[in-house]
Amino acid sequence: MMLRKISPAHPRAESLRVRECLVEGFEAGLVVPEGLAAHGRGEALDYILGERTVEQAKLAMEAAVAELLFARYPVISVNGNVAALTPREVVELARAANAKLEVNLFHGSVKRERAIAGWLRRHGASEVLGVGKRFATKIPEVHSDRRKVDRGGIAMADVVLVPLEDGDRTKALKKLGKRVIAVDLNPLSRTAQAADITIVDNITRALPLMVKIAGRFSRKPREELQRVRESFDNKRNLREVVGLMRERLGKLSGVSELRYGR
Ligand code: PTJ
Repeated sequence: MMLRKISPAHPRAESLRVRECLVEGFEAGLVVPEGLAAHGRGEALDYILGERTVEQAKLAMEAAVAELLFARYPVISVNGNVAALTPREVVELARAANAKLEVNLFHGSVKRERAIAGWLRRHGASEVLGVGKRFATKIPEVHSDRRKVDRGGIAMADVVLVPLEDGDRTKALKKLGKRVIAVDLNPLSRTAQAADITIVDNITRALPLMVKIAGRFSRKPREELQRVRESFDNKRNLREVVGLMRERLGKLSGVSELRYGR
């Protein structure tokens, strides 16, 4: 993929660059059109958040990395958007956390699975699961193409990282006894609410930070990782993020409390 040139002087240069990655990913057959719409929803929420990584997201990232490092068999699920936006970082995180990478698509297609796996290999992945039917099994509780998982991957995992996930799989994975980590700019989504750890941040900011945290945490003793994961409260963290969004909108509107009527 060759990114079209965006002037660094443009006031929205970073946002345009990220969009361009997705458009190029779409043209290269990695991303579905629905992925472009999903990104727009994410952008709107990121705008409200102030396009920054808030403290609550950093705490969630630390808990998530501790969870991955603590896991017996961690797996990172990769869809079209994740492959287009953060291919290098997702490979680096898998390496740092000793996790498997598995392509898992909402809009299933073997052609796209192959394209995404090839793209991840070009970014340094030595093994990518979830391609084709050979090792596939099904999670009957999932009501989309995502029900197809790899026997040596998500099916066996005790911890699964599901960035930019649609709703019902998180619940199904939880029912199967797995710990689920989500990256989702929407703190109200069903995934965000059902996951054990939800990182409310843009994946483009979250993954590079998680790679750094993994480097730091890999030297920590297990008891310390255990303490980090146990001290994290997802419900409280999500409430605080919604509170931050509300506060920011209040400040921007100049109205901190709404009063109806006179
Ligand atoms: O490649 P596929 O077939 O697996 O399809 C991928 C999409 C993203 C189309 C599919 O998973 C989907 O439809 O997802 P949803 O239900 O639209 O949910 C995506 C969630 O990710 C939404 O809550 C968005 O707000 C959020 N989101 C979008 N872009 C970002 C994001 N969160 C973090 N970083 C982003 N860049």
